[in-house]
Amino acid sequence: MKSFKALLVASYGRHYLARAIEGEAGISAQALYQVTSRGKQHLSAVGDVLEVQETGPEQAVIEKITERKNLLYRSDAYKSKSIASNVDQILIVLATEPGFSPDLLGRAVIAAETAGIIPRIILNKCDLPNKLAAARKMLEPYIAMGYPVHEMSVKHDPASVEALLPHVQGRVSVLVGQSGMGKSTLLNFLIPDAAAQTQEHSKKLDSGKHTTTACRYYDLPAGQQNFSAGSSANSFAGALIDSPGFQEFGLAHLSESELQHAFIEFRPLLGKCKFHNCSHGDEPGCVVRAAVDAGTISAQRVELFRQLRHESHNADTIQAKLK
Ligand SMILES: Nc1nc2c(ncn2[C@@H]2O[C@H](COP(=O)(O)OP(=O)(O)OP(=O)(O)O)[C@@H](O)[C@H]2O)c(=O)[nH]1
Ligand SMILES: [Mg+2]
Ligand SMILES: [Zn+2]
Repeated sequence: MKSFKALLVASYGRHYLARAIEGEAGISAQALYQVTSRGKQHLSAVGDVLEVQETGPEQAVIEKITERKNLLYRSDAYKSKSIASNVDQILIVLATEPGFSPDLLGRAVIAAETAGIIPRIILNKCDLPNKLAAARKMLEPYIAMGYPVHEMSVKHDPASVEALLPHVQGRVSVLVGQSGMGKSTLLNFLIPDAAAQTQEHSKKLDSGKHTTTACRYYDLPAGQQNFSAGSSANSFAGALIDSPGFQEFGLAHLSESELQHAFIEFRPLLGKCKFHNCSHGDEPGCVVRAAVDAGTISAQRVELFRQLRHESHNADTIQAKLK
């Protein structure tokens, strides 16, 4: 039986599709395989480079997940859900309407920071003027912290989307966001043959019905690169991973210390509160609260920190009871 490397390109719950990576053991490059894991757990994520063994026509079993650069996932006290791995950046897609949740935005940014991935915020549907001012107001703290924010209208202002091109070319980006923000619309704009790529995946998996829960990897079209900076004609064009919209973004797996470091505006103040495990609540001598009073740190971000800290402690308690 042939062993080879393959890139996990679609994950529909427990069903995975992987694409053979060129030049491995006489396997035709780009061939799509349905892959399964041996164990019950399905811990693979789209973007994983797998070592697989062929088990039949277009079928293979996962032998190993090669070491990941990073893994983006969400979790509560009981379970975790992979979103994507080996990504260069997270595109957090928000819209003016329906209004987005600042809590989910905050969580996505923290997830990115703890995974060591660049977050890039996209405010879509800027053609709808009614809620634009309110949306911009919610983004102010993020702009102040230096996070990149791109205002656009994927549907009505192509030039606004083209400004994003230099940031997606040559990179693997994952699209995250609530339902209805325009992730798929953006994907289809950037990758004109995305529908065809989806169809090919669905055909191989014979499971169009799983589409709403799917994370999928799409290749950006070749030939859009800017060849000035020494890039060669066969350089990697980049890819986008589309994920289903979600309402919750649990980060119960993060430790207190990971949380402290993930809030980038807290970093200069780390270790300066009176208590080393300060919750930045009512404790005396809290420099983070002092910064809120001085207007240099947003109160909303401190609230998010406290909420995430609480969820992480709860998860630890539940896990300890389960043991
Ligand atoms: N007015 C306006 N509508 C848009 C724009 N971009 C997307 N939409 C609309 O917003 C709706 C939702 O877009 P989708 O791309 O399906 O959203 P999604 O984020 O992929 O949603 P899920 O797949 O459910 O997570 C669609 O009806 C789009 O036509 C925009 O720039 N302006
Ligand atoms: Mg979508
Ligand atoms: Zn404090």
